[in-house]
Amino acid sequence: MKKHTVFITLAVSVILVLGMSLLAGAADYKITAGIGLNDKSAQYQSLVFFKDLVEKNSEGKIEVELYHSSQLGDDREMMEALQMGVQEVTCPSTAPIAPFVNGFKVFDLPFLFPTNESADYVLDGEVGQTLLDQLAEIGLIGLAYWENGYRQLTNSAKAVKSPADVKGLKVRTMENPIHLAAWKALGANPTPMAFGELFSAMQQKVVDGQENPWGTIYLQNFFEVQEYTTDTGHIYSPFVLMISKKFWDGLPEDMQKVVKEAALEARDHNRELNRKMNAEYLEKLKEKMDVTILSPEERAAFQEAVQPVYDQFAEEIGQDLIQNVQKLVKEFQSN
Ligand code: TK8
Repeated sequence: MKKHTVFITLAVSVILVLGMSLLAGAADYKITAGIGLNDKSAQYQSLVFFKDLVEKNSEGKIEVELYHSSQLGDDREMMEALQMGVQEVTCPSTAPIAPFVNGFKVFDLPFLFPTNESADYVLDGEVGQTLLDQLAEIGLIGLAYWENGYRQLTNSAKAVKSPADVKGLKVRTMENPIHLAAWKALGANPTPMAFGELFSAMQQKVVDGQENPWGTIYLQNFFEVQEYTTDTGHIYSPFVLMISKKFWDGLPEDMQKVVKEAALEARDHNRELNRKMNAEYLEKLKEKMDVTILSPEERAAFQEAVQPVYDQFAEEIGQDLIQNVQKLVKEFQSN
């Protein structure tokens, strides 16, 4: 009798497992998403939020697989992978996009956005959408602006309180002509470099410093190879959550709607989380690094020193676009 019972129990559990896997069914579509930051970042946690929404709201028709820490390549390489259709989603800063779509350079102008909310107002409005739409011309679909945040200078050489302190510092920048020009205007010796190479470059003193938001500085352990940091806040960096146009065009409309709505809901989650984490990690960095907090007058000196890049790039970016963004910022700040 006992053997008989064991056999039936075994047979029933095998049928159950098989049945469940058939019910679950293989997804019709698979999204491979990669970023450069690690899995502790607000960006990655927002991708998990995005993944959960897409898989739930597509009722399993779309599966999302996540990669972090430049496992699939650096920002530029992952954008090229989307253009080729061998990766579906990535989320670079606008800076490495600018060489592909010129108008994005406007967001690299130093001290353009006085507050996070003024950035949201411009990015989520007509100016931001027009730029996202232009990505389609190069095989990318811009889904939403997420947030990298205000960039802060770190270095291994000295405390920086004024532009004079920046003179001669080898500063890594993103691969973008305006970032290079701004650091040259400050007297630094800037080097463009992919994010994935940055930690070892600082460790080996190939560069003296870099600039990124507080969350990145803390969560990528930059404090282990950088002694000094200054709250320059010189540029507000947006991220763009983007999807391969080749893949997007193959999605049915209802699935496109699921992905787009998830990107926007995850955007709001991302901004809230990123702002909380950036504030939290500045406090933690005060226990790890020599942190210089600039006075309004000291920050004004940096702003004045980099002002020439506005004229230097006005023609390349478009004076109208620059003035339109500045007008929108003034409009928002006066409300
Ligand atoms: C991560 C980068 C990073 C950016 C940079 O892939 O390159 O410094 O700020 O967040 O996109």
